[in-house]
Amino acid sequence: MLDINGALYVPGFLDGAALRRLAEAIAAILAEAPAFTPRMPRTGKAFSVRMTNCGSLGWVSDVTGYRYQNGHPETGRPWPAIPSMLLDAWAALADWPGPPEACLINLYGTGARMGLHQDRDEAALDAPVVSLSLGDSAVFRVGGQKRGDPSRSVTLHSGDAIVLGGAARLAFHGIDRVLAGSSRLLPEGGRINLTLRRVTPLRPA
Ligand code: MD3
Ligand code: FE
Repeated sequence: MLDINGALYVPGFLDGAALRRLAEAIAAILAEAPAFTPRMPRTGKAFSVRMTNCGSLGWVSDVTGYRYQNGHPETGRPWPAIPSMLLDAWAALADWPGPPEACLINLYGTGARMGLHQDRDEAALDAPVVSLSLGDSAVFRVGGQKRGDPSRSVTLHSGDAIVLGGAARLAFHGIDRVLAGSSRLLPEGGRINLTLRRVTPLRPA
């Protein structure tokens, strides 16, 4: 375990057998809730990362804005349930009194990246975000609570977990690049990042 700008980094949290089970569970989710291309609010510019979700809520972005919603933006169907092994990972890592409601699944192909941003669409900002990485390694950048604050880079590998709680919860962060061909876990290559999130407070105010 390592503290990077207040984020707890747990290299090798998932072993090879767990990663293979998780990759199968994600394939089943994708069959039910196909990857979609999110778009930037206002401009409608496509993200290079494709996405889907599982859980009672899923994060989506389109020309009208970012939000959590109950169903898939293209099929209209409810999101698949969060697999039990992910609920177990949250229980082991999150140190928070309730279950996650959303698991955003980011799919990175060759050349995909994610610009520096904050995650603040969740009302429950006291809950951490738990991230799990699968497949190709990627250069992750995490800074401070202001866009211009100094940042650090860390290469996230398949099986690594990172827990963003406390001061790190509102840190700017992004993915600078994916190291193509660095893992053989995913038959089609690329990288998958899962983020488990609590969206609504445990006890509504
Ligand atoms: C730091 N995903 O989905 S995961 C995202 O690898 C996102 O796909 C990246 O940023 C990815 O929003 C990074 C690590 C992560 C996730 C959430 C955070 C870092 C975070 C929330 C607050 C601070
Ligand atoms: Fe993020």
